Amino acid sequence: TKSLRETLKEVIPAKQEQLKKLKAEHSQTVVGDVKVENIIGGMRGIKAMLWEASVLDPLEGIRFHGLSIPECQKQLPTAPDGKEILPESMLWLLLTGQVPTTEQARELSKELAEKGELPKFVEDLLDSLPTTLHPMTQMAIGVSALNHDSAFQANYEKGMKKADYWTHTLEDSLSLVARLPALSARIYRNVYKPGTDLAAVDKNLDLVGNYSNMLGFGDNKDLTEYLRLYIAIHGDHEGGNASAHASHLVASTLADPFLSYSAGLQALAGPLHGLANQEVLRWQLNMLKELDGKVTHSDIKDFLWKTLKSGQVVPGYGHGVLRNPDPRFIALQEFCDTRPELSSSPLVQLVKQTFEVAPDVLKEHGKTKNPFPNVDAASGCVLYEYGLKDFKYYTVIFGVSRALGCVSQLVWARALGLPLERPKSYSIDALEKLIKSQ
Ligand code: FCX
Repeated sequence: TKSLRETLKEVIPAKQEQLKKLKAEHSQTVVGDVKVENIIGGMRGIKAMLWEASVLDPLEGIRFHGLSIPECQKQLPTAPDGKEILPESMLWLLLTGQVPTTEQARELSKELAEKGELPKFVEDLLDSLPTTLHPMTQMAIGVSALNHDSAFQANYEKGMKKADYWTHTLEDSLSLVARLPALSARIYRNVYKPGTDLAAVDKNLDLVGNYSNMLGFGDNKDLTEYLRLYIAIHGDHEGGNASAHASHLVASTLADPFLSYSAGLQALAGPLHGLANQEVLRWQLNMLKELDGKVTHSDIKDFLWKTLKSGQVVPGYGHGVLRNPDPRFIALQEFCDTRPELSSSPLVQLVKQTFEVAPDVLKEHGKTKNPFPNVDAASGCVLYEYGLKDFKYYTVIFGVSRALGCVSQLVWARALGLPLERPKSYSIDALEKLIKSQ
């Protein structure tokens, strides 16, 4: 069976050829217009990036190299003791465009576990941070510091050939993904369980098996399975979302994967993006408390209007691109439906009931282009029910996941020789002048 590196050596030349042909034949083909509303509207709708691993359809949701979430759930290898997608399988798919065999996924798990320990200075750095510093800030600091050992940076300084860029980017990327569980679990331990022991990386466990173990939840097989599913399906959401785009932009300067993904994490830490899952849980718990457990559709409706009238957004609802319920939300809801302890939980039920009411309220409110839930509407309540109640930490788990897509694109960007990003910007005056001159 082929290794990850052998597989990439096979698929990359074909993609390079495909891109060369596209450039030669279609460089001047027009595929869309840019309107003033796009320029002042956060570039929504502009087709402006090349991103290999996934494409988002507004109605259907995400496809990873053409595979929908249910197809990935059927085809991608699971852990030996599990049924959910193994994030290593997803990483393999995102990187190569191919579904790995079980043996290939196991090999990747083994390699990641072998590379999973943190350098001592990063442990000391994390231990020196104030526990009051947001876990996402700590994560971005830790990931940045890992660039101390960047193979890409070291070889760039020595003067490597462009053709070798992707191989060193791949080595850094695997090392980054491998170290995220130890890094993220250490932040959890320092902030929420100070003074307790942190499990060592177990060379026989998969990435999330280790992560769950190091978080102190290794005995909870259901939580470990949930984390595998969560981390696999949050892995990539095409290129324009803020974390992916930030990481891609920074990588386009030939910054190494650690610096690039640290920028992605900074974007993920914003409340309109990854921080929303922390906000959703806070909001749903407030609702549960205020309604005192007796929850009807009409109570939820009143609570939703109260949120909207106070000028806040309904967290977990709306999306920059999607125009239907997020299939990731559906997959997480299905996970809850198969486990009685979850489906009977008042919090999980409340998330479901909110889904029954919120779209109509948001339609009546009339602002959001998408009145349906995104993945963040569902992701936190399961963690909470399984005892991971520290919701300021939830975005860190998203951060462990989003690395899969961001590093895959970094490898592709280097393999395809993508250039420095440098879009044109205008001042209001310059834009007015441009409009007059049309
Ligand atoms: N509740 C209330 N109002 C909302 C809303 C919501 N959930 N979603 C959008 N709106 C409002 C916007 O604030 C905007 O109002 P404005 O015209 O006064 O500025 C208007 O509707 C149009 O926004 P729209 O084009 O539909 O949405 P955007 O692409 O601008 O923003 C996000 C998309 C996701 C940022 C937006 O829907 C939102 O704030 N949702 C709540 C936070 C959230 O769940 N974020 C997570 C998103 C995602 F899954 C992720 O990246 O992790």
